[in-house]
Amino acid sequence: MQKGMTFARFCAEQEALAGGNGDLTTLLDAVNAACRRLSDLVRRGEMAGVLGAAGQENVQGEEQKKLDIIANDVFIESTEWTGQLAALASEEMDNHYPISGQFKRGKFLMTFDPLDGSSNIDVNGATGTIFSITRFEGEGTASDDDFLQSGRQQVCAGYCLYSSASMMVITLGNGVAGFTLDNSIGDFVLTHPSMSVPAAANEFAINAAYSEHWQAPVKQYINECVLGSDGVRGKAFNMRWAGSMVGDVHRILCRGGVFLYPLDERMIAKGTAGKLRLLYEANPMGMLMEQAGGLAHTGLQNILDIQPDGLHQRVPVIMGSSEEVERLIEYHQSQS
Ligand code: AHM
Ligand code: MG
Repeated sequence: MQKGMTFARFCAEQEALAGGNGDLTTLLDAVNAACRRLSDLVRRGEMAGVLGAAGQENVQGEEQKKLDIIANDVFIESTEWTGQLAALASEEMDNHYPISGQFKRGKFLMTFDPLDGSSNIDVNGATGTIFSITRFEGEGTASDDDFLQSGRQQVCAGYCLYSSASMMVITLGNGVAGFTLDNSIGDFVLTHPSMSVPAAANEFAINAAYSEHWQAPVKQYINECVLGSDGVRGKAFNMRWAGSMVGDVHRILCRGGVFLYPLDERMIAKGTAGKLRLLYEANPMGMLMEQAGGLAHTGLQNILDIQPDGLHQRVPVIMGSSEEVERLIEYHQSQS
């Protein structure tokens, strides 16, 4: 694959290889437009008047930022007219968003997190948009239940990272490619043709402020990492936490490592199964990880094998370099 190729050409070629008819490329072109608009809004920040709280909560009881809501609207407006979607669902909407009668309905469903890591917006930290595309196999109008497909059924997954550069990273089931937004031409161009996660790593990402709540397998793993070269791992580890899953996953796709947002005792007491959501965070990032040679797991189950039971279902997330994830699986299995 030729560096410098546009995102549109890459999608067209990948879709053709998979026997597609161009419909997915049409949809991804609209996703590209949405992400370019969002990149511009995030970059202009306070100058565009988009920072700060919206003064309301989403269905999950989380405070929404102005930009969470704007990003949700931009993503819908940019994609609903394409004729390729049956419905959309996102972190910021209680139920799915059906394509109105004004537009032609299509055969894809898309879930998305419009602005992941939105607590980073006001401090100019990394944020991103995550998306996952599956097929709508039903007839007539789509329902929430049509979205309850396992991660293995995704035909495409990706994210756009808004950071020092904006980057689109995508898989159509044939490896992972990264594109950088070239502001001089206003388009994403191929800069990272084949992203792969090294099997071994010495970098972990977890919010260590919650360590008192961690379960034994995670405590054991992190304790062993911080013992450094004199400890059982025999090597020194580094820690990074972007506060944005997109930022952390991107770093791991570039240089390896492991990302954890595990189930902890506090969540168990509250009756929740994790923090991150399966359909628009864990599944798309899980598909990217596997396509790049890494693994995505809960500790007890491969994320992509989970049969979802709710649009906003939460799951524990452990993903990244295969040797580190395998070690964590071993600790979970031996202690469950
Ligand atoms: P969000 O989608 O509401 O932004 O929440 C998801 C984010 C992830 O990007 C990040 O890894 C995590 O939540 C940060 O959580 P915490 O603030 O508990 O460290
Ligand atoms: Mg998120």
